[in-house]
Amino acid sequence: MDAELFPRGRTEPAPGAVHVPDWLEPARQRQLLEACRQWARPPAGLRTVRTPGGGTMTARQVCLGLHWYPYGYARTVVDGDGAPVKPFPAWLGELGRRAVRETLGPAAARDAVYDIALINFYGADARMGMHRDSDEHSDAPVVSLSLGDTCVFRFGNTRTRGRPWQDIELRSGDLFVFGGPSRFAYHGVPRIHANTGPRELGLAGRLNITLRVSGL
Ligand SMILES: O=C(O)CCC(=O)C(=O)O
Repeated sequence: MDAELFPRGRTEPAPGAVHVPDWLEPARQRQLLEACRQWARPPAGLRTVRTPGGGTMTARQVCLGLHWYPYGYARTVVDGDGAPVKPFPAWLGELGRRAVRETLGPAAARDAVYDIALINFYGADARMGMHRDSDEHSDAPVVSLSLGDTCVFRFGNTRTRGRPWQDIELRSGDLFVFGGPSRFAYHGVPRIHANTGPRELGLAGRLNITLRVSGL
């Protein structure tokens, strides 16, 4: 990539929310992408999520550890092929704990025993509306890892879906952690910038992996 006029540094958009650009080195991104490709295969593979109002989410999703459906968790793909959800690997949990240690510190990482991943795939026109991650029974930080195309990640407040919010560019390899007073902040993805991912990664579109503690 061309040298940036203003190199991106670590920022804290709100208390408990930390953005670390380029946290995943290219080899780690390739490893994660390969793992996502395996997880996306059936059974219990990548699926279109239907909302109770009769709509569909434009980002397609696969889960590990526990299966998320609107609005709860199950051990099988209750709104899809019915297969048992794929296991959550220990190495992914360790990656999540390290992310928390390096952003929010060792105390925050102590109870962060990750057991769920939600992996969202965004094509060029996919979006995600403002929502809170509130189906978990835990206030452990959410860890978000991005691969492929750059997106606009909208990080709001804990009270309403509306303003104030901040629009943050998440690129391939970026880490975003939100815990503490920001754990239940509304957030969403209003835009994908198509064809902006690193060419050498070989991913058309964007993948986001969020790690969560179920508390269930
Ligand atoms: O794709 C992203 O960066 C956000 C994903 C998200 O908000 C979610 O999985 O709940």
